[in-house]
Amino acid sequence: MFNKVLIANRGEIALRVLRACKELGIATVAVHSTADNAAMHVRLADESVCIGPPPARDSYLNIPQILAACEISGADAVHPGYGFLSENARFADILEAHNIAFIGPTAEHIRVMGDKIEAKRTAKALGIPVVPGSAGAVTDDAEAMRVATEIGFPVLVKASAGGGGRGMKVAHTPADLSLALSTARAEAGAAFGDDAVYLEKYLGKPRHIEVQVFGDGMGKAVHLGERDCSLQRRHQKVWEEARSPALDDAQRQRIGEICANAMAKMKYRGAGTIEFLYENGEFYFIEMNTRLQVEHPVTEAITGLDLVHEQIRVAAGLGLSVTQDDVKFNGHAIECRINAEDPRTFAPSPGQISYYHAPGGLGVRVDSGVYQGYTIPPFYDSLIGKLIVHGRTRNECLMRLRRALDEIIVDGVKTTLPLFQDLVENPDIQAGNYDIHWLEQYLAAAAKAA
Ligand code: MV4
Repeated sequence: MFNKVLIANRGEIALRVLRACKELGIATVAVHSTADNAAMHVRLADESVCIGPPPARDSYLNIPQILAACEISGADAVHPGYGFLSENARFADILEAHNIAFIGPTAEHIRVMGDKIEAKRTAKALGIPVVPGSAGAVTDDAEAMRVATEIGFPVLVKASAGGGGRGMKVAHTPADLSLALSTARAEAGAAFGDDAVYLEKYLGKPRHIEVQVFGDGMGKAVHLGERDCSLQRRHQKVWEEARSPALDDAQRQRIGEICANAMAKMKYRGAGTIEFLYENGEFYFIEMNTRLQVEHPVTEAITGLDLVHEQIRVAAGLGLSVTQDDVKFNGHAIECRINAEDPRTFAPSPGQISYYHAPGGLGVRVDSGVYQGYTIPPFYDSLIGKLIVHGRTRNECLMRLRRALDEIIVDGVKTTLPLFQDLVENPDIQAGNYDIHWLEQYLAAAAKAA
């Protein structure tokens, strides 16, 4: 097992990793920018190292500074959290070259899944159902037209270096295709330095359902069920739940086994998320994330597993603590992402938290790095914390969420809490009746009514 883990992140996820290390008796090193001197992850870590000025590129993304912090502290492993360097294959390579464990997959697997064309090719070869589309990159308009005619319009042009919604263009008719291709290619080239694009059938009203997987890097893998993350705004998830209201046990088991078998076959190591669009009872792979995700606590709630414990175990070569037969799904969980943002305009609202009270009680978890008197800096994402509630049934979970939202107090900054108070009372949400466009449509209607 590792002696000392350096946590190359900040905020709630740095605390989340720190807690797992403490439970495992592993010493912790926090790194931080000068904007985060007073951050909770710095206060709670055994040691801390300042790695640079506020801009992330100079601190949390600064590989030489993080390596120096490893060297100074004698850390034998790095946990990257999510975002920042978590899916940076070069970082994983560099750590390996310095004999420091990267708590995550191999650099090669990060690289494959970071290239969306390569990821799709790999997924398909491993038996995962994919969205109908081009076999690889499309290079000329005539070839694109041939593929589009075969799969049928509307089609979506996606950037291979994109992901998370960046660099996508819809072509509704053959007349739109040429412009969609050239625009997507130009935007991808400018944004990512890679103008490779591919074509997919455009799905109109899917849900976003993702499967949590875990591999031991030695050919064993399990799935931990799915999460429904359809409620998003501008490709930012707002509300995530497990199970998906749209799936039954047989569907869960079928897609879960497909994913676990694929991960076993590729000898995947660590936590991964296989993202699907789900429409008319069919799953269509879109991307794979090779990191721990923000919404992992809903999976923890319904499986009772600690995903960061498992990440650390497999990175240390100890294998998973469970087999597939040990994994049991218990009840329902919902996570609300509480952002320091205006609940109507979503404009960031950094500043000092003048009063803070966390909710508690049965089935309520808050993962947050903030405290009363803490000042949210303007340099990073606006996530203040996550409220995760668990109940035996979805209805119990919703009742508990309503109660927890009533208890929580965050004063001094604007937050998205009022949005969740509205959502929990909404008949569509209560019925689990929503797709990837529901939230944006709801917000547009609410803005009009106001
Ligand atoms: C799609 C799609 C429809 N059809 N692919 C957006 C983010 C990226 N992960 C993939 N995305 C989409 N891919 C096909 N073939 C619609 C989206 C999409 C979306 C997906 C998940 C959650 C929210 C979304 C919002 C808009 C579009």
